[in-house]
Amino acid sequence: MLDLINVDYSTQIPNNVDLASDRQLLRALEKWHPGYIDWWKAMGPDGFQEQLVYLRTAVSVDPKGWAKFGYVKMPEYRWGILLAPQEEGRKVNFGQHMGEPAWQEIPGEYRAMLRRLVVIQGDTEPASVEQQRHLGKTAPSLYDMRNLFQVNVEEGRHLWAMVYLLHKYFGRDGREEADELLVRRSGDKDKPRMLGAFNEETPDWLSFFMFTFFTDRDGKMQLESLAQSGFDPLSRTCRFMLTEEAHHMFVGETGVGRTIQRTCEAMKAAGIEDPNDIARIRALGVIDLPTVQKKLNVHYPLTLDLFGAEISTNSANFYNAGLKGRFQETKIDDDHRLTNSTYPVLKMVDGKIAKVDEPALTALNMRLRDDYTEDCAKGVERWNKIIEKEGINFRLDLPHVAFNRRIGEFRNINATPAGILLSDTDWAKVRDDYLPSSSDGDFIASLMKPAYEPGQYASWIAPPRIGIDSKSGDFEYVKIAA
Ligand code: BYC
Ligand code: FE
Ligand code: FE
Repeated sequence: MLDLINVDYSTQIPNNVDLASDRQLLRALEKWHPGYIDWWKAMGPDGFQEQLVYLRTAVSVDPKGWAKFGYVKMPEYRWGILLAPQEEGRKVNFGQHMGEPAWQEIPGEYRAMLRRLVVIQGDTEPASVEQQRHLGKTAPSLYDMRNLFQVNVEEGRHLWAMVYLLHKYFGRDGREEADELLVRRSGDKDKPRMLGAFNEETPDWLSFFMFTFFTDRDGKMQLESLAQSGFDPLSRTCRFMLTEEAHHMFVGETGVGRTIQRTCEAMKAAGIEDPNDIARIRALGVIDLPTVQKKLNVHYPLTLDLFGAEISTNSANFYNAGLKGRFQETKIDDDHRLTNSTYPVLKMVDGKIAKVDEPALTALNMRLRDDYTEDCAKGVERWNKIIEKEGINFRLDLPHVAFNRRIGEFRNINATPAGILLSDTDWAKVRDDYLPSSSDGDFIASLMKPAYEPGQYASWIAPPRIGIDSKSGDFEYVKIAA
């Protein structure tokens, strides 16, 4: 029976796209599969591949009950291909083809553009697994270790999602691109991953939490834009990926939140009021709030870079073609063609940062980035609520968008988090006030000691308020003694 809501587990590759009736595609994917497993074993989590991990697996795309929890060894995880159900009568909702029925096959003229989008999206997924592969060894609890591995297997599934599109719709080129996705490596000098942030290190758990808060949130924004696509299979793929993405951002937000919580509690217990009394706070085995701010100052700008240049003809072309829309495109009340509208963009004008109206079409990266910033700011306020509730006088803030940038208008300038421009010499003097110094890094590294007993948590992080799948915080989320 063909059932496009529940997932078919009878084939080697679980799916709800009726792979069983497309033998050629099934064979191509089965051929790709061993290379994927080899990649996972070599570049996925370092250690813990034989341990039982309490993971969720997608068994349906029904939003009300799509996941099943159970113990599984990671290499045996059932990575599947899941698309949200096809919407009857869906149309292209923006750009020059607006109003046409959504495409079930790729329009020939857009093949190259679409392939590029799918490949870039696909490249980020394994990159993040590679970046996080060392973290299991310093997990602050079994709960956190399980969350790390959940995120990792789902990023692996996101790779599968893009590889499915490449194999099904892009013929031989697609198969070659799918192979290349297993060849590039995060941070590799000769064959790096495609986008900047995905070649950076994730040296410690605070970085991991910042990454899943900030960078997985770029994932959310980009997937939301691709979910608007007139190419229906891409839209449906991204819609289901977004269901999983919510958990990744939850891991980041609560991870940073629990870190802050623990710091505030320890400060209060020791009678320390001044958040800048760093030596005394660190002696308590917790991460001082100014250092949390410095970590935020690394991950937010790195992620802003992922939106591309503020002014981009690529983004205009993607939109005109109906391939990549705006955040919540169908909820926006305008012509959805943007041929005559403008959008305010921050630029360097005569050596100063100024707001300039630009054609809305070429400013789409900037617009998405603004939507992203708004979403981040809400999360940062939730962190501030925790600090406020503990009665500590400190606020976390998003730095100015000109701060610490490598892509776009501000890549060649130095700005403080408040957006004040500095010369190279002045910047060098204050750099360590705003970004982690090597001694900050050493201090954080010194706290990264594993806590592997059920219910045990490292000194620097508070236990979660509730566990995963209604389990308690001392549930055995990973069976370490296999
Ligand atoms: N690093 O015209 P521009 C996720 C390149 S995260 C290096 O401004 P465009 C996840 C650019 O490629 C979401 N290079 O670019 C999160 C272009 O190259 P060409 C990933 C960069 O195309 C956590 C040139 O510079 N998905 O899912 O408008 C864990 C000119 O730039 C960077 C997507 O990104 C950079 N940061 O915008 C796991 C969606 N930025 O053409 C997963 C698909 C730009 O000169 N991608 N360049 O060779 C896109 O929509 C666009 O490619 C971008 C760039 C938004 C990334
Ligand atoms: Fe992903
Ligand atoms: Fe993610």
